[in-house]
Amino acid sequence: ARPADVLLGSPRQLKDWLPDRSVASHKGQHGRVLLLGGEAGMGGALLLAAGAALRVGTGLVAAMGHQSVVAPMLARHPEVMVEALESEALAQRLAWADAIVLGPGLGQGAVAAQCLPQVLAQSQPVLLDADGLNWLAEHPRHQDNWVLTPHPGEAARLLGCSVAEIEADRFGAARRLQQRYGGVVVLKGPGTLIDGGDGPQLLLPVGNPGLATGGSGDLLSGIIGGLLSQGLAPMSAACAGVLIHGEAADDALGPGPKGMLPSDLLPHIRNRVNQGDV
Ligand code: NPW
Ligand code: AMP
Ligand code: MG
Repeated sequence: ARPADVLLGSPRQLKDWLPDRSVASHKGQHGRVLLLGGEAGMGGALLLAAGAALRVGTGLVAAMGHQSVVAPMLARHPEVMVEALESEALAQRLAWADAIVLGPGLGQGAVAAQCLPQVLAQSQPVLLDADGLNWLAEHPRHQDNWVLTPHPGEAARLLGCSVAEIEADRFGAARRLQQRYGGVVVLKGPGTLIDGGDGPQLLLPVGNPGLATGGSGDLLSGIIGGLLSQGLAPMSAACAGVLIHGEAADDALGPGPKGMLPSDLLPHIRNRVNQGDV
């Protein structure tokens, strides 16, 4: 049952959140997002996040990951400025970015441990997902400038409980995550819940089981990160991002959920962002 103070979100609200694009606009006015992740073996997560950030209308997308990710990224998305994730280059890119996505395929090794404190010292909005959340579970802190996007497994790590306990009370879990870590919490799963601390929680019943394929969450990170860089407030970016992701998944459903790929969503993300008033 949905508690009385939980609001139900609707795709009709998308147009209220998404920025307009004037005829005289240029790329510098549509956000600069920096994506960090893609350690060896998980480069695909960074590629998917980058594709989603581009398709959501971000003006400039930069990505840093393992050296082995650079060539595939350029082959797939030549629009992305990509380089190896190293401390000195990172400092320059951090100063450039309007928003940062930290986590897709980042791994839990030395690279993650080195760059996380450097990134979290920034004042720009940060989207923390995947291995960024795993790091946070080990180094708990409270910040207001981030959006956290745990799936139930990550939420259980962050709260030190079981996945069953998260799923038994998703509303309570989202609230506890927000109270413990701050920012905007997006508790993923069928019926994604968003909690920004003040005001009611928002329940977004969008998407379908075609999203139950590795890489779906990495797409969501790129979408929300791109929206943050375009100037949306964290709560608006989270809500609009979940709606775009879920609606694009429905658009991509075709013959059914089996075999639907996260990359199938990319053209539909573009459609949804341009419709705005779905
Ligand atoms: P299970 O499977 O039921 O026993 P992890 P991850 C549990 C990158 N990726 N949804 C689940 O329980 C990510 O970006 C790279 C999901 C299991 O114990 C990360 O950096 C890809 N999980 C890294 O891999 C594509 C649920 O949580 C654990 C759950 C690890 O991320 C794949 C799984 O979480 C991936 O995105 C639920 N509803 N409920 C690429 N192509 O490069 C329970 N769990 O261990 O954090 O693993 O999510 O795959
Ligand atoms: P991740 O586990 O990080 O790859 O994230 C999975 C993404 O797909 C999240 O946005 C989930 O909300 C979404 N998702 C996964 N399974 C379903 C489902 N059965 N119905 C709706 N959305 C889902
Ligand atoms: Mg994930």
